Amino acid sequence: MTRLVLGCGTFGRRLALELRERREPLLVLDRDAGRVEGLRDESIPAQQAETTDPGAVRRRAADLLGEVETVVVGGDDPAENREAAESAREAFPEAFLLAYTGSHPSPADRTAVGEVADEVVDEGMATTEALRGRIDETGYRTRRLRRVLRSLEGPLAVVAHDNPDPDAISSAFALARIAETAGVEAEVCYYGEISHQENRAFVNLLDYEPTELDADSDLDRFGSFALVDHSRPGVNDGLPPETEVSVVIDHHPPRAPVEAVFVDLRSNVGATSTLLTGYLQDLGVEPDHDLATGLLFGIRVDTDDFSREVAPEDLRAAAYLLSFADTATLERIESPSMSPETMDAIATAIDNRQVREEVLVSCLGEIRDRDTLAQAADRLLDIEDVAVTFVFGFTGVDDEAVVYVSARARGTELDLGEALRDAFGQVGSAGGHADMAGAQLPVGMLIDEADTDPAAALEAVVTERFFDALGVGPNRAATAVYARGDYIGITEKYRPAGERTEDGRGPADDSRGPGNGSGEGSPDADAGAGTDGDTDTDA
Ligand SMILES: [Mn+2]
Repeated sequence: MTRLVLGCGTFGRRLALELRERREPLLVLDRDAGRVEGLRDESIPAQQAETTDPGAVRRRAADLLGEVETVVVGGDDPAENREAAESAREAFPEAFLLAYTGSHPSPADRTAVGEVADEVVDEGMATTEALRGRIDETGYRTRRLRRVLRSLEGPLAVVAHDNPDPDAISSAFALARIAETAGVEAEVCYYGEISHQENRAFVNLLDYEPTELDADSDLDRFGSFALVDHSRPGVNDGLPPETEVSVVIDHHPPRAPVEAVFVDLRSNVGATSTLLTGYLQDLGVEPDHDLATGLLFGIRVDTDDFSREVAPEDLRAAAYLLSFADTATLERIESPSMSPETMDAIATAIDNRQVREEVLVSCLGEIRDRDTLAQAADRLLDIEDVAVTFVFGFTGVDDEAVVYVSARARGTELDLGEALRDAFGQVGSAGGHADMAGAQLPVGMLIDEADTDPAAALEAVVTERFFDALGVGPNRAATAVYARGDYIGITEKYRPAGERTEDGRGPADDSRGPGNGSGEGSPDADAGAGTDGDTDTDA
């Protein structure tokens, strides 16, 4: 981050001293030779220059600093600061410009500064404490986002990940809103479906109308593309992988290089909604009721009500959103009514359950709505003495058909994502968190054509494979690992790394390193309302 300070009064000097400590490229220009001398005595790189002359400022900066990313106008005299701000804007149209009004500015000076600066600092706010964050990455990043958005050809498709969750949907609407303030028409899009009832309640109550895309959709009508809550076209969305993407904003660590004009990947926050809330705040775009409520809900779901992977930024964003959000709507989203189909599915899951020790497996047979699996897996965890649920169903028994699995664990040290990867990773995609995981398996890999009752064969093979993986199969005595004293029946090797004990380790081929426990940031593995830990098939 290169910073140029124009004019160095009380405020500018204090700021320059602060910046000096950061040891990042810094240049101070001031028209007063005495002041420049004083600054140099304090080891601040200062030069004498006419700060109100754009040409002179640009030349000096090019020689001594290179590309200028942030400009701070920091003199004491309001009229001079106004001129310096105007010349800075002219000299560096792309830089983030923070301008101090000076002491006792006239309303005209104040307005003029406001017209050219990205952020105006008034006398009362001019403490370095208040400014610390603003001259940082944040201001620069926000300015770049707006600049990139302004340069885009519309309409902009803001694409959420497949089967979007509240975080993805709200983030998409927030970015669309920001794009519109930058003069670009934007449309929120997604592939897959919004099927979990909580997610449906979410879009209905908040009056969101995202556009559903499928393989046949005409993408040529869009001028540009943005991705939120995931980072690569064609991976967890239905876009062609070669799609040129302009903007990516996501909180999942990427698994491969991300290409876009503007990329904001910050995996140290709990939700993409947190990042978008930051942009709204920085840009002074006030969210309406629905947007604020949605973003707040997105943060709550992704952080499991501020308990999982939550960062101070998430809490700050939530605090900001609360003043605009509609808490009554939030309550209605959180306790949606259950559809008869879901009730039926849960009833079937209870009927068909097989329980061995504390592990429950249930097959729903042929299913239409895969989200019912997740809800059944959740509900069945309430059964007494059950610590692990594994519910599955299939879309058919032909070669094209798929088996969907939803699994949950509670009160065990089992790493469910790891267990599923082990049991089914070779057959299809599997994985997720320690307590919430999922899998998608091609039916063709599990049964052969000779089976007279393919549905029954499918049920048997998936059921046994999971029981086996957890060491509670009928042939468990023959497996290398079995219950350890205080632990009921579940293979020790799936305890999260670090909690595993030497003698409880799995067979010799268990070569996994630590850290493959929960999440790993695959968008789908977000424990969002209704999404399982189905892995990113690209993994
Ligand atoms: Mn998310």
